[in-house]
Amino acid sequence: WAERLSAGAVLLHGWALPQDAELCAEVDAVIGQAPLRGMETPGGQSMSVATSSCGDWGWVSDRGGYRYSASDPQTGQAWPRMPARLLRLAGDAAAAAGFPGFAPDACLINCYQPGARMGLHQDKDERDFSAPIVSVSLGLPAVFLLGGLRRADRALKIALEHGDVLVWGGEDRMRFHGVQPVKPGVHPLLGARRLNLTFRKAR
Ligand code: MD3
Ligand code: FE
Repeated sequence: WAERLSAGAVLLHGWALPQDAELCAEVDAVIGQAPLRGMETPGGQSMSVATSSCGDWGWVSDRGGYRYSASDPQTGQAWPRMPARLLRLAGDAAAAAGFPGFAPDACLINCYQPGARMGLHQDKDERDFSAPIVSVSLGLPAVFLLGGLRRADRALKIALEHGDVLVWGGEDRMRFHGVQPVKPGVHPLLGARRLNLTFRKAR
């Protein structure tokens, strides 16, 4: 069912469930070509989440900053193509949430092992903030933190489960957000992992 969290944010519970096994297989194929890797923040901290990408642009972070890159710095190759099923899922979910015509050119893949977390941040490395972001959660559950437009604003806690799809746009696009440490567990399809796909219009 669709749950409106705020003016520009919709949580589509279980939206990806009918094709969860196919999605997991396609993500596994992508990370076979562009392996998950730990990244370092510009400040020199190592991130607990392992990351890869597919599509025209991939998100990378190192001492030089956060940015979108047309190639995988680890292999020197272009990022794997975005599988058609993923592209379709993101476009359909955005349309269902009131953002028709979403054509993402980047899909960031985040892999959380138990204990991994993501601190509060804003997504501001994209060129056009008028496009929404679509996020697909697979594997172990997590508690998502939805803050406000200022870092100090208090954050709502939202449970994200396997198959849930979140769409963010409009006035909610620049909210601070994060993920609490993932609890230990084993998921039947993905084992001891949570995968999160975020579809963006990077350029
Ligand atoms: C709310 N990923 O990769 S996705 C990220 O579960 C990121 O891996 C989280 O934040 C994860 O940048 C959360 C949901 C999400 C994505 C973008 C947002 C929520 C958002 C942008 C604005 C507000
Ligand atoms: Fe984010």
